[in-house]
Amino acid sequence: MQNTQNQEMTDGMHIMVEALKMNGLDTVFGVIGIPVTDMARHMQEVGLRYIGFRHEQSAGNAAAISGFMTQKPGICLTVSAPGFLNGLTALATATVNGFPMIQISGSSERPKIDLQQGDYEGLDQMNVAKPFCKAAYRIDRPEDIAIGLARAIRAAVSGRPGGVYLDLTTALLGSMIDKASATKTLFKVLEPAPKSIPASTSIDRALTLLAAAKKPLIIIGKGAAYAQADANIKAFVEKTGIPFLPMSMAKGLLPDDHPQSAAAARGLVMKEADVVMLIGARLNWLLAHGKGKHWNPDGKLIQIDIEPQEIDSNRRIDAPIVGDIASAMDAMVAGLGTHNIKPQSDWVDSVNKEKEQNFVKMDAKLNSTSIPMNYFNALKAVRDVLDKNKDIYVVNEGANTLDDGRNVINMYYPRRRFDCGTWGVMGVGMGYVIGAAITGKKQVVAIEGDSAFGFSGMEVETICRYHLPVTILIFNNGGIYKGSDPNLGGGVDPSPTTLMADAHYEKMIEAFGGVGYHATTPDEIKKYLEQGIASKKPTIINCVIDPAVGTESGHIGNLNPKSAVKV
Ligand code: OXT
Ligand code: ADP
Ligand code: MG
Repeated sequence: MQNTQNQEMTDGMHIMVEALKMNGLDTVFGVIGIPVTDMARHMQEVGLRYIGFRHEQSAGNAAAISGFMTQKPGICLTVSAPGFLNGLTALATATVNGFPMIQISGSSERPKIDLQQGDYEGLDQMNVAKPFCKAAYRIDRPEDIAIGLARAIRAAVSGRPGGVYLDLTTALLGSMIDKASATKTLFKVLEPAPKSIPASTSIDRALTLLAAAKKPLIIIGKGAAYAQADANIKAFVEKTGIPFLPMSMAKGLLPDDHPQSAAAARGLVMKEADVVMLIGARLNWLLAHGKGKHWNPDGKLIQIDIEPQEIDSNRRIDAPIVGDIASAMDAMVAGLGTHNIKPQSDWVDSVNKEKEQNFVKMDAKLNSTSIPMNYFNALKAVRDVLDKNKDIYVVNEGANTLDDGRNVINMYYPRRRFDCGTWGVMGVGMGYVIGAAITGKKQVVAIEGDSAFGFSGMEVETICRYHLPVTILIFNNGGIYKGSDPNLGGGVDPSPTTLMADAHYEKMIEAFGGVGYHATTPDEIKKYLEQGIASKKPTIINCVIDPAVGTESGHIGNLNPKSAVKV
């Protein structure tokens, strides 16, 4: 199209697509509708990958996990008001997890929204988004699109990564500008996540503290996994000989069968360590806030984090190292030449002894012959297959399915395990599965509680539509935590925790051309999982678990307030 001066014209949605492309943001996860439908079409037209979902929350979760895997912001596209709000949970979750993503949403007519005149899907989206994300911007003029995207990229990946909201009004998407002027505005953002090099004094202080430690411990969190400083973290752990404890999504950064892993001696190492070095892990609820009966009150703490305000957030940090983990670990490894760090041998011995005892207890559970299956004999079957398919993505959500799954399933490579994260969110499952399969171009196995799966189960159609190599195991114990609870009122309604134990989830995927299996024994799980992985076909295995075996809230029952008064 040309204007009256014979200039070739373009519009807001085309410029946005060009800006994404120029910045290497080549995959977009979303749900289309007014006013962004044509923008998604243009994405495909210029060679971007557009992955269409059934619900924006899953699209947002896919974008978030893609951001975690690649250090590039994952992009989620949503329509106005309800679509935007559906995506917002994922944006907030990404922000809490520290995953970089940008939710780009169309929005309705500003003048009508501002005067609250009842526009179609009218909502003041940018201001709604603000408290739930790291930054929120609205672009009103086509000449500002490249700058707007640059601000969003920088906010998402610099410092502590997080979610960014980018509002594109209907007027902007359709507004015309001559193509030559528009092209001049486009640019590629340079160094969006610049190095943040920690002070050498902070490195020296930390190394000195570690050198004086008798019972040191290293806790590795998902910030460390995100930082992709794998080689230096491994070198530091192995050169010092310090036991390490991986947080859930840091599993595999060093392999779970590493002799220095203290995962199976978690209680002991947290309680007894005299110096703990945190690498990209917050002292939040997942670490009992660094205090109380789980921790040594006299222990000293070192914390490596890019976010200065994280330091001293829950407990005094004796040696803060503020900087990016890659730079910090470079300096820490270099500093080993001048600091003699070595845990006392009786500390290592006591950690190993505790591990051995816990392995024996675990083996007894794993070798259970109970039918219907319990979590452990079912998980052992999964573990045995995954141990032969080490370079695979694992998505895990639920309560018992999550907590027992985390302990039983070994990870061998970094950034392969994706789960409920910092907020313990149900419903990340299928979004993470799709995001991982599309971004990592590898097979994905999901280990899902029956409740957890239900939050995003309709994305099975998306998985089949894109022919993704995904096997979903549904641990069907007929309930949230348990399927055997009674209705305390004695009525005919199921109890609040009850779901359908006799549900055949495997039939869902058959409706879309995938493969469904029903497994009642560990041997069947093994056989069907092997077939699912070998076939690379979208597969669901409905695993029948005894409804009576789950523990309320899994391993975090202590957080569940119990009614003191009996009904
Ligand atoms: O050392 P000690 O002696 O202490 O022993 C420890 C380890 O050393 C040892 N261990 C081992 N031994 C031997 N071998 C090995 N390999 C080994 N590994 C470890 O074992 C113990 C325990 O170790 P662990 O697990 O490391 O330690 P611990 O103490 O558990 O760690 C503490 C935590 C806090 C770090 C850990 O527990 C953790 O990461 N927890 C995460 C918990 C979480 O996020 N849960 C999800 C939320 S629960 C709840 O909220 C749910 N909802 C509500 C809801 C949510 N969440 N979201 C939304 C949007 N709506 C509603 C719902 C609806 S869960 C849920 C659904 C549940 O039903 P499902 O059907 O889906 O699932 P099922 O429960 O299966 O039915
Ligand atoms: P986990 O749940 O595994 O314990 P958290 O999400 O609590 O991990 O903590 C991750 C921490 O890592 C956050 O405080 C975040 O600021 C930090 N972080 C993320 N990326 C980097 C990085 N590249 N360099 C330094 N710190 C980082
Ligand atoms: Mg369940």
